[in-house]
Amino acid sequence: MSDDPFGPTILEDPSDFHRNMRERGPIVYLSRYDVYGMGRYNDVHAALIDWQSFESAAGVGLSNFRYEKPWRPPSLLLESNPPRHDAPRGVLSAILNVRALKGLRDNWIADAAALVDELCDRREVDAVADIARVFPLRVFPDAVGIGRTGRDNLLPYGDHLFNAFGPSNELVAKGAHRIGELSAWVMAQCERAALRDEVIDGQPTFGAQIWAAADRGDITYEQAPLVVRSLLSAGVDTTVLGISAVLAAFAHHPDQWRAVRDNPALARVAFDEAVRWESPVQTFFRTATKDIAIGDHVVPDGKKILMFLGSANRDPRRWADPDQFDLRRNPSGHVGFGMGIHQCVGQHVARLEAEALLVALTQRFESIAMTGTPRRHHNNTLRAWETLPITLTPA
Ligand code: QZP
Repeated sequence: MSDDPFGPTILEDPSDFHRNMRERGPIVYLSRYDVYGMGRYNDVHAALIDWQSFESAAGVGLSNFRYEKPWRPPSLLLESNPPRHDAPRGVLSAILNVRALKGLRDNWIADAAALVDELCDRREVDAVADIARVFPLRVFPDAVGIGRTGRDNLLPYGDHLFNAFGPSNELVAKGAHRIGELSAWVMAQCERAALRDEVIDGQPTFGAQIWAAADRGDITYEQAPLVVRSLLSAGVDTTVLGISAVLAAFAHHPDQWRAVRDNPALARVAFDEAVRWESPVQTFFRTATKDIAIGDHVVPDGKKILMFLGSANRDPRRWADPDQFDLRRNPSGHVGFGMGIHQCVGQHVARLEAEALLVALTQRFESIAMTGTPRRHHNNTLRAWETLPITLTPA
């Protein structure tokens, strides 16, 4: 196929392209970038769990670290293979597992209630600017333990990072002039002295816990700042867009809002269904570690394969009525958080943020309705909203 999956037409609405790609077979050749693409659920899933054949250490962007110097020091988690991957991954998964987050829960629920109270006397709001960007930025940087100043650097840093996984098109050019300054700020936040190490919300900050893991010898002192960097890289834009997605989903499906109001226990499934439905992380690459035969193709050793998570999550071979946001469905098994050894280590943090916010919103608003024209924000990796004008009707 000669289509440009990173061009404005497909970024605006990838659904036709995804369908064409799935119908062509388990794998397609994307001639524009000399890479392969996978869009069917079964094949994407199989490739993601086979890290030996589809590696991450050559980078999960278009740039191939076998031949090109990475634009930033590679992530110890994302852009690495076992065995080097495993110690940093073990440290982060212990810090971010469900039980370890228990202490944050009540505080985040109270923070969400406070935010929602501030919305009560303004019926017309932007679900992106007034809710989805506000809540994660209120709770997550505090949980990591970074300082108060410069937090507005986090979203522009993430926007550029996620663009940089794609080709060096206009979206990358647009962010290039600030990236030196933004990267320097992010790396400065990762130093031990920059991170608060007092107990907050019943536990040490994520950042302090990462440095404590270095004290124990679970990771080295050289690794600690890069592990903190992973939190600041992967934990902000993604949760903003996951929350945007679930709010957009409810604004489009009023009956589903009624269902979650009747039963707030559905808030968690609603978030996962929104991650399936929207797939805020649309794509990332793997690299073939040997010649791999798939369908009519042999993917040569060293070639990049683009995993279309958003397409897999709407593959009718796997999902009944895939374009429907439906809380009666079991969305588990979606690949919106990836799959296999690299599956999102922060997914429990994301779910807790979303659940706290949704429960607070269900308690105060009878309906959420789209009242203006929503507008997409284009990014080479992320399916993003620039604005979602909604009307909230108090209960
Ligand atoms: C970004 C890191 C969907 C992924 C590409 C998100 C992501 C995960 C990890 C990192 C960055 O470790 O820097």
